[in-house]
Amino acid sequence: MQELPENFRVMSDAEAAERVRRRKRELGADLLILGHHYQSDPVIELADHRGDSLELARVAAGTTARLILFAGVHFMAETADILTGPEQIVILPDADAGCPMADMASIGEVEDAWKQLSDVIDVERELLPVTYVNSSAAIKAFCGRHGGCVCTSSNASRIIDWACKQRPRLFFMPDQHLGGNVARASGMKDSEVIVWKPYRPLGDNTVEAVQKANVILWDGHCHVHTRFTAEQVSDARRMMPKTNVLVHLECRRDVVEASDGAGSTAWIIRQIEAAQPGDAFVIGTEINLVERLSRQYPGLSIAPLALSRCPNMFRNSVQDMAWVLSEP
Ligand code: CIZ
Repeated sequence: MQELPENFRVMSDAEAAERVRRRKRELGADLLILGHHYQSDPVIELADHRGDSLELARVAAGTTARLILFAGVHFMAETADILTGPEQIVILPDADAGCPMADMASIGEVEDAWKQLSDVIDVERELLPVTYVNSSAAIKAFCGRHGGCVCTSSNASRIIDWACKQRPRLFFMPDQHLGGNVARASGMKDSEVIVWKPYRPLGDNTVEAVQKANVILWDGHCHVHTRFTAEQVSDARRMMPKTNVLVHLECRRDVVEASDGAGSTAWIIRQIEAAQPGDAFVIGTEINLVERLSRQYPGLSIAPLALSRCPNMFRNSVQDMAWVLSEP
């Protein structure tokens, strides 16, 4: 992987941003810049669109822009690349900006799990693989090959309901918390749910446990959302008794259960948009989004549940953007 050259590394934010703007003027409709909600403000200020991963990939698919600069992480740019045409090029400003949760399920591990599971259950008839959009293209393709599909945090509940009508058991990857929170909200009991640990024989489960399970959750998690704790929720309630605690569905079960509501990024934003002046919120999701909402809605009281930044998103700087756009 090529490193950011020295002259870009030492460049001021103002100069880097000016270079990006200049390239935008030169390239016109040939360039589209997308900024994920978790990006820092200097990056967002240069974006033509801000949104969640699928929303931005769909924006990319709806344009004829030749170059799509996706300020996000690897799986997001990859998803945009899947949805756009072969003549369109999707660029990640820092090619090393990955998603640790997506990396927690490699295609080799998933194929191995499927093989092990096929020794104890009839996988093709009984088990439906569903992957969260935060996963590699190889795993998305695996799910498609085996009759399953891809979900987002916004439609996970509908997809899980659909999946349960297709086959009796669900294999959900890679986020155990999103999968578990949504499966429980759809009425699954704890006794029906197991966690699959890669690298362990039968995912660290007994044959009986696998044969009894209706939901098999991959042992992955988002390090940004698992930083939130139920104690933080009770502290917030003690300090601000009238506050509404909203958290992302990638948070742990006890955090979701202690909150007033849990949902996707889009759901959190909708709650804020629908709030009345004076309403108070404590939000458990990535700090850049929470701070931006707080600035955007000065009539509301919005505070973070804790400071949890996505360091991978943070890898994308205006200097990276200026550099990748510096070639003709
Ligand atoms: O897919 C996304 O953009 C993420 C990270 C979460 C969400 O809830 O939209």
